[in-house]
Amino acid sequence: MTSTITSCERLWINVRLATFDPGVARPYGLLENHVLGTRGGRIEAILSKERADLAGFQGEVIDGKGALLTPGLIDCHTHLVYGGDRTAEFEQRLQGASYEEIARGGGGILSTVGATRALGEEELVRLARPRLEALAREGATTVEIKSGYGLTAEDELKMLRVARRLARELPVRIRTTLLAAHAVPPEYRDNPEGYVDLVCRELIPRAAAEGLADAVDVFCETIAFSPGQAARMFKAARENGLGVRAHAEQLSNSAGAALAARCGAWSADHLEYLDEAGARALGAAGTAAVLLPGPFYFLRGTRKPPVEILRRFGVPMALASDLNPGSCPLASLRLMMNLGCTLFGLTPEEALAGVTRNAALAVGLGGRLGTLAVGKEADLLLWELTNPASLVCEVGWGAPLRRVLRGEDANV
Ligand code: DI6
Ligand code: FE
Repeated sequence: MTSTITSCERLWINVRLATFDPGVARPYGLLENHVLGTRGGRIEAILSKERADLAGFQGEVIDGKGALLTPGLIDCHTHLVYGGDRTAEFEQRLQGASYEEIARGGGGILSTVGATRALGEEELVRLARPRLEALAREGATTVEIKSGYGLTAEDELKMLRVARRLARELPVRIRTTLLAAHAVPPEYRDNPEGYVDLVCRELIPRAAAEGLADAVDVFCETIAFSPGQAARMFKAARENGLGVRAHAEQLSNSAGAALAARCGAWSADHLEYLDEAGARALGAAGTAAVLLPGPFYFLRGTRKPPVEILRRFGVPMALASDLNPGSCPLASLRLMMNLGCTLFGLTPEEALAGVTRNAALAVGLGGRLGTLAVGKEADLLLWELTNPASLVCEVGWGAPLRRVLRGEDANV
């Protein structure tokens, strides 16, 4: 035991650990009065105070004074790179217009596509920065960013390059997802199959070869892409070594989640219309269900995802912001956890597991992030609070005392 301590570079002492490690059979995986050691950006040791012999330790010692240490939070589903502004749509909806009507009238996703195509990388980075900073200041250490407002090869790759640049400019891990299949672009209105060909033959291979995407996502829906089209794009993703994700069962049930699960997807997201067969498929494949209470709240949705069925089939449930200009311009994972409990009936422990352990699965990093365990990456947050549920209950204040990325302090 002493030898693991000696090999640490940095020790956090007098901390309470909310590990979210399923091997720790207590709520939140709580370990009272522990010592956590890191080395080279990884967690090297976790020991109870009694078993940690600090005598002769040469490295840095941080006294947590009883504060709570948690894994960094993960926002596993965002569309935070975009141009333009859709506040007027919010005003129109408050006057009675629906999201679908606004989209048919020229607003919606395609209006953001126009505004995003018009901007260069520099300007898109400048606009996305404050959105990402807001998530990071609250405790997000990993954020997934999707393309999907370009819908041409050059504009989709431009969005992914912007996401990669944000990762270099701010202390946040960024996972990127090619969502070229977010909507059928106007140029292909009469030839959606032609667009799917372009995505499979050009976009996915280029995004993979240029190291711009970690995964491919498809909006599988009657108003977007069919299961058959999604299957082709998932196959291309796998052939190019990329992860698979799906926007599925958001507005209707087209069995997109079961298809994604069969394709080995990291996650299926939204899922308001998921049925038992879909949940069974997700559970069997170990695919995460990403629930998005933000757009449900913001668009005043009425159909909730079947949380009870997801529990029954042991599906790992994640929670994310879906941060985007149209259906959820709300940059707060704390708010999403709060809404996940008040609107979808999650427990605070499920909500927190949803932005740590299960969110790590949704971004394909389950083995590296999301819990406090030896060997995991040292993305850590220190909080001045007693009950971990305060992170879910309280919103808008109480930033982490310390924010650590890859073992190093990383303030935003
Ligand atoms: N579902 C959503 O909620 C977002 N994209 C998607 O496929 C909405 C994006 C937008 O309205 O701009
Ligand atoms: Fe989304």
